[in-house]
Amino acid sequence: MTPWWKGAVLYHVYVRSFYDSDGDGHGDLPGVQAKLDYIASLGVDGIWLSPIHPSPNRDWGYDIADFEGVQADYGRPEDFRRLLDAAHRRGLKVVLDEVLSHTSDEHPWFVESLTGGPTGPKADWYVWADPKPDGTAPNNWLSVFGGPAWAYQPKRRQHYHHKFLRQQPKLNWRNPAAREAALSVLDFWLEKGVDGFRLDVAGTYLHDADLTDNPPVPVDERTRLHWSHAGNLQRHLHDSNLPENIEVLDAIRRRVEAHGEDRFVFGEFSEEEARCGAYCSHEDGLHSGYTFVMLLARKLDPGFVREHYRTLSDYPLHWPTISFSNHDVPRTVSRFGGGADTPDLARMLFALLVALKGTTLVYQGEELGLPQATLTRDQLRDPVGDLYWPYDGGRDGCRTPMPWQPGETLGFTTGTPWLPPAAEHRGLTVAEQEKDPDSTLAFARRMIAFKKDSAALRLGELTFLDLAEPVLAFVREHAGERIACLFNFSAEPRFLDAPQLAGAQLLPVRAGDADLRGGSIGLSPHAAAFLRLA
Ligand code: ISL
Repeated sequence: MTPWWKGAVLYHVYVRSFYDSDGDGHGDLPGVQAKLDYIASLGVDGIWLSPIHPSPNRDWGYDIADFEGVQADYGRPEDFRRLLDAAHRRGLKVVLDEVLSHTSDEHPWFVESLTGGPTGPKADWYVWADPKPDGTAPNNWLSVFGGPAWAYQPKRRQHYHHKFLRQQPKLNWRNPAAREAALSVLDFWLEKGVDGFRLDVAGTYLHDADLTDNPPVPVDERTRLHWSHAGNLQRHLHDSNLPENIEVLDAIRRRVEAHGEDRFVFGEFSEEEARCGAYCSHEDGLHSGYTFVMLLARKLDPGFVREHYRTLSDYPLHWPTISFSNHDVPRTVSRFGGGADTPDLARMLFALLVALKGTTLVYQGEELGLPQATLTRDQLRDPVGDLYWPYDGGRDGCRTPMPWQPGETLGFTTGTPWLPPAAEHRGLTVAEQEKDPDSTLAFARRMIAFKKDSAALRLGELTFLDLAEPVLAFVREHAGERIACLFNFSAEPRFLDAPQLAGAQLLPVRAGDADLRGGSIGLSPHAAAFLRLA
C-alpha cells in the first residue's frame, strides 16, 4: 500500500505567528486548534508544527530546554493532546519539528555536562574540546550564524561546539548515552500519537571526531552560498554532512517505524542535494528530505529546476519533499521579484510547488500569496536578525502574523502582536480571499484538490518536456494517467510550438490563461496550465 505521506501536502504552522487564542500577542496551540477547520478546508493531509517544547527562545524554539514538555507560552500538555485529537478527528496528520542536533544551553543535560566537569556522567554528552596551546579555539569551525563555532567555559577550561548560537550547544551523537536519550524523545511523542517528525538540520548529527579544520569556500561559490553573507566563508565538510551521518538517520527511521509503518520522518538538509539524496535513497533510509536549494532560489529559471531534479534523480529511491518557503527565507513571491500586486506569479509558484514530484510543504500564508513583510531594524525579534541585516530584512519578514481579517492586527490577536502585522498583507487576508472565487486562496484549494484527485500528480514519475524557455514543462505519469504541467516563468505572454501536446485536453485547473491550438500553445504571463495527455 502507498504510504499516506507519498504525494501528501503538509501545512507548516509557525505556531508563534499563526493565531493567538488568549490575547497575549503570540500564537499558541489552542489558536492552532481554533483554525483547524481552515487548515482542513485547504484539503491538506496534515500539519507540521514548528517546535512546541519549552525553550528560552534564543532561537524561538529551536533551542529546546525540555524535549518532553510543551512551551508554557503555547499552552499545557493537555492543549497539545486536544489539538492532536482534534486534528485526527478531521483526518489531519500531525508532524512535530524535533531539533535533536543541539539543545538549549539551559537544558539540564547541558547544565550537568558543564557543572559535572570532564569526568562527570554527562561529561561527553556535548562536543567539548581543549583549547589549542595558545588558548584559541580547538579548530577553525565557524557558526552558521557567524563567528567561531566554539565557546569557552572557564568551569571546564574547555570549549564546547555550537553550530548555531552559543546558546545552542551541539549534542554529541557519538556518545551512546546521549544518542539514546535523543532517540527516546521520538518514542515519547510517538507514544502520544504524533504521526511523524521534521528533523531540524538533519545533516549535522555527527561531527568529525578528529575535529579536522574546514576548508574555505572557493571564491566563485561565495555568492551562491546563503550563509556566506554572515561571514561564514567555509565549507561545512567536517562539522556536518558526513557520510556516516547516514547511519544515525537509518537508526532514526528504525526507531520511528517501530511505532508503526504509517509514521513519517523527513529531514531538513543544507544545500547539498547529493548528500540529501544519499541519506534518503535506500530502503532503510530516511523516508524523505529536502535541501535549501529551492528555498534559496531567486530566479525563475527552468534550467535551474531541471538541474535540481536531475541531481535528485541520481538517487531513484529518494522520495523528495518540496519546499519553496519557510520561517527562515524570504517569502516566495518576493524572492522571485513580485509583491502584493502579483497574484499571477503567486499562483504559478503555488501550482509549481504542488505539481512537482514529492511531498509538498506549504508554509502558512503561501496559500494567500503573501509577499515578504518589510520591517524596520528595531522591529526585529530574530536573534540573528541583526547579523543578517539588511539582507532581506532578516528572517522576521516571513514570520509576521498570519493575516486573518481586516483590522489593526489582521485578526491575529486582541493584544499587542509580538511581531507587527505586515502592511503588505492588508487586502490579502483569509476573510477577504474567502469571498473571492478568483483569489489566490481559492486557486490554492483547487490546486491541492487536483493533486488529491490525480494519482499522476501525487505519485507519478516526472519527465521534463522540451519546450522553449522560459516555459518550464514536465509530464507526471502514473498507471496510464499522464498530465503535462506547463509554467510560464515570464511576465510576458508566450506562444510556443508544442507538437507533443497536440490532441491533449486542457484541464480546468489553471492559473492565468492558456490556449491550445493543434500543435501550439499560448500562455498568459505567469500562467500555469495542465493538460491530460492521451
Ligand atoms: O536560517 C538560515 C539562514 O537564514 C539557515 O542557515 C538555517 O539556520 C539553517 O538552514 C537551519 O535551519 C533550522 O535550524 C536553525 C534554526 O534557526 C532555523 O529556524 C531552522 O529552520 C537552528 O536550529
